[in-house]
Amino acid sequence: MQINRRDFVRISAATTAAAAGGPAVAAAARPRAIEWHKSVCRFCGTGCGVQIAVDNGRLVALRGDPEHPTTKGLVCAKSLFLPKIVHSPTRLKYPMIRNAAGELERATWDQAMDLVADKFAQAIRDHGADSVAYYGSGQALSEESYYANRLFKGGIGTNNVEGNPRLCMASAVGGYVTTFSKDEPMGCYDDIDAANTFFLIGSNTAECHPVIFDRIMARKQSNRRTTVICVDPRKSPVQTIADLYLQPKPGYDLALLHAMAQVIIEEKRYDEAFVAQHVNFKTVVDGKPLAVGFDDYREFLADWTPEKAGAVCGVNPESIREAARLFASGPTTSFWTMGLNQRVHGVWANNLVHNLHLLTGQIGKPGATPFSLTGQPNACGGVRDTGSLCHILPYGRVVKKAEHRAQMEAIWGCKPGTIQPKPGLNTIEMFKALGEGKIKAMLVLTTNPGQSLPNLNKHRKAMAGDSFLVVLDAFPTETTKIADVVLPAAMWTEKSGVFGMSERRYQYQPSVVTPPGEARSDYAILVDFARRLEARGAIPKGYATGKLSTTDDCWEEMMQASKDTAYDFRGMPRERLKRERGVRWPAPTVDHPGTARRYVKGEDPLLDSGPYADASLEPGDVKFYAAADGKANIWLRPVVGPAEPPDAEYPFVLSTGRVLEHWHTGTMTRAAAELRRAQPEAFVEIHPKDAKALGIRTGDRVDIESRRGRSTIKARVVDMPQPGMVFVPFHWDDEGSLINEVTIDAYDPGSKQPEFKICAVRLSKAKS
Ligand SMILES: Nc1nc2c(c(=O)[nH]1)N[C@H]1C(S)=C(S)[C@@H](COP(=O)(O)OP(=O)(O)OC[C@H]3O[C@@H](n4cnc5c(=O)[nH]c(N)nc54)[C@H](O)[C@@H]3O)O[C@H]1N2
Ligand SMILES: Nc1nc2c(c(=O)[nH]1)N[C@H]1C(S)=C(S)[C@@H](COP(=O)(O)OP(=O)(O)OC[C@H]3O[C@@H](n4cnc5c(=O)[nH]c(N)nc54)[C@H](O)[C@@H]3O)O[C@H]1N2
Ligand code: SF4
Ligand SMILES: [Mo]
Repeated sequence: MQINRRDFVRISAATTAAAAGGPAVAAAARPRAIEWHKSVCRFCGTGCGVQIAVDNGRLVALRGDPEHPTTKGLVCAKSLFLPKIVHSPTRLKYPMIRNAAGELERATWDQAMDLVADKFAQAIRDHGADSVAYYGSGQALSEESYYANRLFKGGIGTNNVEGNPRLCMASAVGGYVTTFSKDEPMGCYDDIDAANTFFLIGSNTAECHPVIFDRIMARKQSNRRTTVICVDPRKSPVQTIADLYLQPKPGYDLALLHAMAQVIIEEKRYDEAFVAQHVNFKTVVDGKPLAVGFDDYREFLADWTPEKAGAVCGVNPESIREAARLFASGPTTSFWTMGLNQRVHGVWANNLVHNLHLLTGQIGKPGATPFSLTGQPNACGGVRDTGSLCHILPYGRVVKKAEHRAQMEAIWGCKPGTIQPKPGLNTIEMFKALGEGKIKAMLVLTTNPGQSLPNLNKHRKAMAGDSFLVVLDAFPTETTKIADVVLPAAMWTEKSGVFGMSERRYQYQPSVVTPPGEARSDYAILVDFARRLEARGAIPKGYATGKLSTTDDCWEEMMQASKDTAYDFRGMPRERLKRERGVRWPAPTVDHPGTARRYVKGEDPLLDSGPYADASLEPGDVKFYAAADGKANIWLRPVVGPAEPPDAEYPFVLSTGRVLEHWHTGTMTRAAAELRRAQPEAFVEIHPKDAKALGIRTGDRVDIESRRGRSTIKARVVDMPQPGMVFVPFHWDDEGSLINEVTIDAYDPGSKQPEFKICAVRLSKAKS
C-alpha cells in the first residue's frame, strides 16, 4: 500500500475520530481465534486506553477503548502500528558483547550478565559507589524505574540515577514544585470539556498529543464561546485552529507572560479574593527566596507593559492585551510542553504560566487549570512519582531531607545512612563524567542517548570511550552501536506493569504475547543484575529481591511507600487496576474513585483525612496543602533570553522537535513501513524569505552548522518557522543527519534541562 503524507494525516484524523467504532487495523484478524485485551498506548503521555487483539500468540489489531473514561475510544495513528512494531523482524533477540575486534557478538545471558555484574562490582569496589550510574526512561514501567532507583540509591548507595525525563519534564517539575510545593498537574482531561479559553503555549498538541487536541477541537465545536490562544514562534498545526495566534521570538515569551499579568492587574481583571487567600509573592535575592507583596509585583510588572514586552518578544501589544483578557475571562486551561520546558529558563517560564492562573483564580474549578502535558507515557508515574532522578526519592521525597531518606531506608530495608544526602550527577554532568572516566560503568534502559542527547559529538565520544556501557533496548540504536554489552528487552505488552500519564491516572498493562528470541523484560534483567551484584558483595545480602521478585510484588511496596504522602495511591491494588481503566491518584482506599482535581475540598481525599486534612474547608474550597501555609507562590522572575542567541556569525535560530508520525529517535516508528513512507527522511523547515535569500529550494540539501557540529538535511521551504528560525525534527539517524550534533547542551540552572529548542546556526546550500 502506497500512501503519501496528506493521505496519512487524513487517515490519522479519521481513525482518531472513528476509533471508538471498530477495529481500525483488523484486516488480518480472523474472528474465531481472536482475544481482545484492554491495554494502554505506549507512546505519548496522553495515555490512551486501547484494546489489542491477539491471535495465535501475535498482536494482530489495535483499537481505541470506548470504555476508557477520559480518552473515550480515541487513538492516533502511531498507536495503530504498535502491533506491527512489536513483531518487527528488526527486534533485538539475543544478548551481545563487544569483542576484541570491536564488534558485537552473540553471547548467552549468563555470559553477558556476569560481565555486566563483574564490571559494576569492580568499579564499586575500586572507585566507590559514585563511579557507577543508571540512565533510565519515562517509557519504562513504573516498577522498572522504582526497582532500578531502589537498587542504585538504596542498594549500591549512589544517587547517580537519571533518565530522559531530565531532557523533557524537569522544568515542569521545577515549576510545579516552586509554585505549588509539589510536583504533578492538579487538573485532568475532563477540564477540557469545561474550558472556554485554551492557552496553548510551546506545545504542538496537534502532532504530539493528538487525542488531547481532538478533544480541544470537539469542545470548540460544541461551544461557540471557546477560544484558542496559540503561542509558538513556529506556525505548528495548532495555529490553524487558534482564534488568537501570538508568534514570539524564540526564547523571549517570558516577557509576553509578564505583560499578560500586567494587563490583568492594570485592567483589574484579577481575582482579588483568591489572591488574598491563596497566594504568596516571592522574588530571589542573593540566591535566596524573599517574600514580597502584591504591590511589589505590580511595580515589578510596570517594566512589562505590552508595549515594552512587545519590543522584547516581537508580539504586537494589542494581541497581548487580547490574550490577557481572554485568559482572565476563562474558565482557562493552559497546556504547554517542550516549547517552555526545553529552555535555559524553563522553570521560570513554567512559573509565569502558573502566575497567570493564580492571579486570575483560574485553578481548582472545572475547566480552569495549568496543565503541563507530559511527553512520555510514564514520565509522570514512572520517573517523577517514583523519584527516579538524582535529587529525589519516591512520592515527593528528596534526598536532601534526612527524614525522607530515613523513611525510604525503612521501606527499602537498607542500613540507615545508605541513601546519600547529596544529589547525584544530573544527566549532562553524568555523561560528562562518563567521558572523563569518573563514571566507570553505566546502565542505560529504554532510551537512546546516542541520538537524543544535545551536543552529541561530545557525549557520543563519552559513551564510546573506555568506560563500560550496557544498554537494554528492543531495537538496534545509535547507542547500541557504541555499547559494550547490549541486552534484548521485551517491550510493551510482552511484559506487565503500570504506566502513569499526565492526568495522574495509573493504568495497568497486561502481558499478552511473548518476546522474540531470548528477549527478557527489563524488570527481570534488573533483578538478575541485582542478584549477581549481591553474589559479588556489591550490595547487601538479601537486598536484590527481598520481596520484590515480580512487578506485582514491587507494586505492593510502591503503594505502601505512598502512605502519608501527597501521592497516596494505596487504594490501587493490582486487582483493581486490572479491572478498571486506571485510577487517578490520590486514591487512598480501594473504595475511593480517584481524584479529578487535586487541592479541592470534596474532590481531593487528602483534604479529608491524613496529614493534609483540613476540617475547616467547605466543599469547593481550594488549599495548596503541600506548602506549610497552604498557599502557592507567584514569582517575580527576570526576563532573560536563550543561552546562545543568533549573531552575525551564526544568524539563524535552530529549533528542534517532532512530527506526528514518528517517535523520538525513530527506532520504533521507523520499523512500520507506513509511518516510514509517510515521513521518510530528515528535513529542515525554512521560511520562504530566508530560503530565497540563501538560494535554497525545497529538496535541496542544506548544511546546518553550529559551534558544535554540522548536519546536512533536505530543505522544506514553508511558512511555518518565523523568518530567522529553522525547525528540524530529531527522528532520523542517517549518516550526517543527526541534528543533535548541532544542538547545545546549555541547561536550566534549576531544572538542569537542556535548551533543545534554541541555538544559533548558519545555513548554506550543501555542495553535493
Ligand atoms: N508524534 C509524536 N508525539 C510525541 C512525541 C514524539 O516523538 N512524536 N514525543 C512525546 C514527548 S516525550 C514529548 S516531550 C512531547 C513534546 O511535545 P511538544 O513540546 O508539543 O513538541 P515539540 O515539537 O518538541 O515542540 C513544541 C513546540 O515548541 C515550539 N517552541 C520552540 N521554541 C519556543 C519558544 O521559545 N516559545 C514557545 N512558546 N514555543 C517554542 C516549537 O515551535 C514547537 O512547535 O511529545 C510527545 N508526543
Ligand atoms: N533535538 C532534540 N532532542 C531531543 C528532544 C528535542 O525536542 N529535540 N527532546 C528530548 C525529549 S523531550 C525526550 S523525552 C528524549 C527522548 O529520547 P530517547 O528516550 O532517547 O528516545 P526514544 O526513541 O524514545 O528511545 C527509547 C528507546 O527505548 C527502546 N524501547 C522501547 N521499548 C522498550 C522497552 O520496553 N525496554 C527497553 N529496554 N527498551 C525499549 C526503543 O527502541 C528506543 O530505542 O529526547 C530528547 N532529545
Ligand atoms: S495520543 Fe498518544 S497515547 Fe493516544 S494513541 Fe496517540 S500516541 Fe498513543
Ligand atoms: Mo519528552
